[in-house]
Amino acid sequence: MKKGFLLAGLLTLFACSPVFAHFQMLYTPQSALERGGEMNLKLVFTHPFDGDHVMDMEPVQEFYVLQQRGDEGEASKTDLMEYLTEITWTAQEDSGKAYEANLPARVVRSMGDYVFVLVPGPYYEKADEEYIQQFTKMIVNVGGIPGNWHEPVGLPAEIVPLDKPYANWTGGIFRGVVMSNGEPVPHAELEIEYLNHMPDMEKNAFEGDAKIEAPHPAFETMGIRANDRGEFAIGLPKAGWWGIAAPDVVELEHNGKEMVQEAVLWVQVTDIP
Ligand SMILES: [Cu+2]
Repeated sequence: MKKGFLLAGLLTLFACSPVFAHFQMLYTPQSALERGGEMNLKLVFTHPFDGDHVMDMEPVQEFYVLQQRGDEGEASKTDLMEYLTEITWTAQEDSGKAYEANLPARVVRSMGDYVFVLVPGPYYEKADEEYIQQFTKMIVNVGGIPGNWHEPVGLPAEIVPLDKPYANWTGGIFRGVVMSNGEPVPHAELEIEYLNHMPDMEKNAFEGDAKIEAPHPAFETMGIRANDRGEFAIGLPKAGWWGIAAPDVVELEHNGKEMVQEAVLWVQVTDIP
């Protein structure tokens, strides 16, 4: 009897309950930089609101940055795969395989926008018997001169910002468009989570204290729908990082199982001083 309880407890601990949304994190502490230089990014597949569980990432398929200053010409693409190393990331209840990128100063050097794009290997979610692949974007600016922050990359699943993702005041709104290969996805479903545990860049772990308490599970992963042009707007009630995910944008087959391709965009919110 006791053993049965223990086993059931362990199963709930490690299974990914459908209540929790999976979010591919692509994290750096500050997205609005005064000047370029070395950068450290953490790539973690987790539940950002709860910070409880880390899903083991599969090897990264693509990781690159598209940089542009101003509106003229094409963004320049820099492959970043060579800067990735495997790490173990620790959450409240377990730890798992993740990656970090240590970028030398020459990558993020000149002024303008840097659109970081991560294509992780498909992750097999046992609970749903399907693969998940989240195309993830995080946008950094150097020196305040804008560039390609609003340009679609053309990914199978993508959230394209209509507001600069690195310049948002607390209390403002953020708008975007859900796209698939550069075309809007009408009535797309969206999930939003607050990064509720500060990432500790030295320890590769989430800090224990949650910044906010949810009064109900619906506030942990908030759900909204895009309009008939794939556009959405969300409020930004608290400083920090907000993850916006568009689940199930593309459904296809992988290794004889269903695979969903999803989009994630990270938005940083700053208090008015
Ligand atoms: Cu999960």
